[in-house]
Amino acid sequence: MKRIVTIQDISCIGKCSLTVALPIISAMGIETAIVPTAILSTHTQFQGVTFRDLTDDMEPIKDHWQKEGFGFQAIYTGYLGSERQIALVEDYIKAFKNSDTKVVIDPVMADNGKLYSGFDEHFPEKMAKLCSHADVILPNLSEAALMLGVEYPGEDADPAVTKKLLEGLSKLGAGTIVITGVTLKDGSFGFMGLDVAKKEFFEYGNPKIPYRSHGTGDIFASTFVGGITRGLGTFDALKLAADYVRACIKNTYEDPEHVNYAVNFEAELPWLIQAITK
Ligand code: PXL
Repeated sequence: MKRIVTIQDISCIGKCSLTVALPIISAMGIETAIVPTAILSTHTQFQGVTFRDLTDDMEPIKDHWQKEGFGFQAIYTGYLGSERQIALVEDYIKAFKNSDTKVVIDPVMADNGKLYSGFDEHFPEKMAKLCSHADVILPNLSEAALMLGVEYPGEDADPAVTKKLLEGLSKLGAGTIVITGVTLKDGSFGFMGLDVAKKEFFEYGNPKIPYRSHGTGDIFASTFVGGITRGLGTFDALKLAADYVRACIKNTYEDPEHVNYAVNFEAELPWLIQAITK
């Protein structure tokens, strides 16, 4: 069985980071090793969040795994709580990346043009440096603008502006740049990307649903990692991720009892499993 490792926090309530990556990637038939970087009572949309830092455990976990000889088809990082954690992730990449390992970095740190609470203004620069090690990076528009130090273009950024952001991010050193949660020329909602070596732009969108929620970026990234690990090409794995996120948003939008902090990703896991097995 293929095995990946994902490095991010556990938000005990919030349906984001490890509490979506673990069920989604496991459901896709892939062993999902985790490095929990912190335990929070909820994600940081809520007030009064508790935060237990687990940074000190990251190096001993890595050292033990190296002694045991574990390997990974992908290393996938999401929310990282500090600059020190970014440096430790670089150590994981050095320790475990070989020619079959894909490094996927979702530079989780912002939404709606604002850094999540707890991050300082220098964090985007450090995250941009980490992105140089990645095969694929998956920022949203806020994260793309922050890593480039340019003004946030708004959630409905013109596709020509998104293209400029892709060109700017291509200098970070990652192989493929994908900006998620963007509006395309025809008004659909999806992603725009750039294969840096081939200088090829690509995009994909679905009809927009007027509903936004926390956690959808993590669901997208997790599904993408599952897809490429199963052998899908980059574009097909991105498309699968966009279609699954859309199914999750639609399910939530149509559910009168939906929570206001996350989407109903659980209800659409059967859709995902069917999509990868047909
Ligand atoms: O979904 C991204 C995310 C992950 N982890 C934590 C968060 C957020 C977004 O707010 O707060 C702790």
